[in-house]
Amino acid sequence: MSGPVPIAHSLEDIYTRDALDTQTKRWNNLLSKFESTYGHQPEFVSRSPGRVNIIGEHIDYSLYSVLPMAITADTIIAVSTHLPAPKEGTFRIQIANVQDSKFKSREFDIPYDSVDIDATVHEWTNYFKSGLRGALELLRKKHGANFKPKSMQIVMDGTVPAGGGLSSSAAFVTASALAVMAANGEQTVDKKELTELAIVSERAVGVNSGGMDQSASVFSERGSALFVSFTPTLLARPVSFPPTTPELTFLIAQSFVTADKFVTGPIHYNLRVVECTLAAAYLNAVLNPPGTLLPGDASPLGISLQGFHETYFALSEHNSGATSSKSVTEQLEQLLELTKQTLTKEEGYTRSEIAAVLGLTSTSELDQKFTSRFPVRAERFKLRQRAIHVFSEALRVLKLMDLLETSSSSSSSSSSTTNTPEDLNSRLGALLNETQDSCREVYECSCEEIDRICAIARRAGSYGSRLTGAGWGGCSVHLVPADKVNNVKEALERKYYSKLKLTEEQREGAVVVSKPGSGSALYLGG
Ligand code: NG1
Ligand code: MG
Repeated sequence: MSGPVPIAHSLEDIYTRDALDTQTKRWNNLLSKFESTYGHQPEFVSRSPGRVNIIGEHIDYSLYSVLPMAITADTIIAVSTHLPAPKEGTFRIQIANVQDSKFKSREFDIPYDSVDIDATVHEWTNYFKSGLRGALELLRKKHGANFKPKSMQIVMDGTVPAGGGLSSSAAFVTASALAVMAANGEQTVDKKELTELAIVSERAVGVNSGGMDQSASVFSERGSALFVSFTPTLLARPVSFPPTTPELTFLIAQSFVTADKFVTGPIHYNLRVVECTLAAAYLNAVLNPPGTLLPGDASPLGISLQGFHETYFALSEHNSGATSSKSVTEQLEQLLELTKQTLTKEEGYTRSEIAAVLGLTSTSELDQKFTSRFPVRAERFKLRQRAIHVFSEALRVLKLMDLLETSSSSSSSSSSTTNTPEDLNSRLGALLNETQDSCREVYECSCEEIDRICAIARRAGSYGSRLTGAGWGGCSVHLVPADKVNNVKEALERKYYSKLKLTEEQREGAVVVSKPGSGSALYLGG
């Protein structure tokens, strides 16, 4: 399902019917804002959605497969290139936001060959610039080092709530990169190229992120979730949930606890990335033959638990001379046991303990290798818990895929099946609940509010409830049969939202039923 980003000629190509009215108003508003800001119409609009993750939490940066889906909320960017270049060797970006009281308009003159991003300040246009930087690198690869980027006038509108776990950042970065490609004459933009450049670019804004969000934002297809795998190369394919009566829905509930990775990275997100990387290096040092180097890969710090996994089984096969008949599931189960035996310290490992095992001469060498790009604040690194979460979560993704695949093959064949839809839904839900337990107890990325929301939703009829996205606040996702949606909504309203001071708008957007939406598109008009 690779190929070019689709070109849309009407909003019906992009949104589901129930969203059309609202979206038409919003797009018209974007166009009139563009006209009033720059005095003419835009040439095109690029669009990329947010996503909700169904299962596979905090394992993308360890390069294990995940199962997200795109949502309706998105970033749309209207663009014109009718702007003269400023002085020789530079191009100009004028950028405005529909919400201009919150996000101030900016103008930048940028040298052809370097986009400067100051990741130490929290500035909304950094996300645009990171997409710009990535796209220009790709354009330079295609057209040579003397490539002259076009100046651009831009108005953007984003409906993915920031810090809400629905990946507003990936929506903005991928839509920006797509806009820059199109502005520079590339209307055929390869989905995989766009995703890969957005993954790398987003790391320029201060977070060591994995690749799930950008993949979901670019590749998703309306009506389907998306199975994304990262090794040996990025692959994404649509996955359907079984049609059941009553229909299964995904309910997204906000906690209104804002988790800002930019602020809390050193103790939350970026720290987890470092812990997983260190766990991979530690397991490699102890379990693989002395001197084994993990292969460099596409994870944020270049080596990953998945890389260790591959290496470990490849070497044990090599040493025993036999080809292992173990399935990936069995391998992951074995890795869980090995982790429990090898990483015994519940309280975590100090820098000097880890440095000694890795054969590094000092803790500053350790810091240099693993924490210099994004700083982390921790005395001890909980390698045991993080590796256990990652291997067990990777297993849950496979189990969920297996349930979906067996259910679709048994419903299409005439063979009788012992699984009722109710059984299947409960089993799917149970996996989501196990993910939440692991996030709360083992990975420590939940928070009290999300735990409460999940408990309320389950009691009101959700099969499975869990945090979605990075956690520590943000959003939760719930697998709910259509006939229980109102029940769950009411329960959340009564027991959670009524206790917060929310604006009318927040209250309305607190819980939404989200249908799997489509991915990135370029809108060129009718
Ligand atoms: P959010 O917080 O929703 O943007 C983050 C990462 C993902 C993934 C999830 C946890 C970024 C851009 N995204 O998602 O890659 O690691 O957390 O599963 O940092
Ligand atoms: Mg994000």
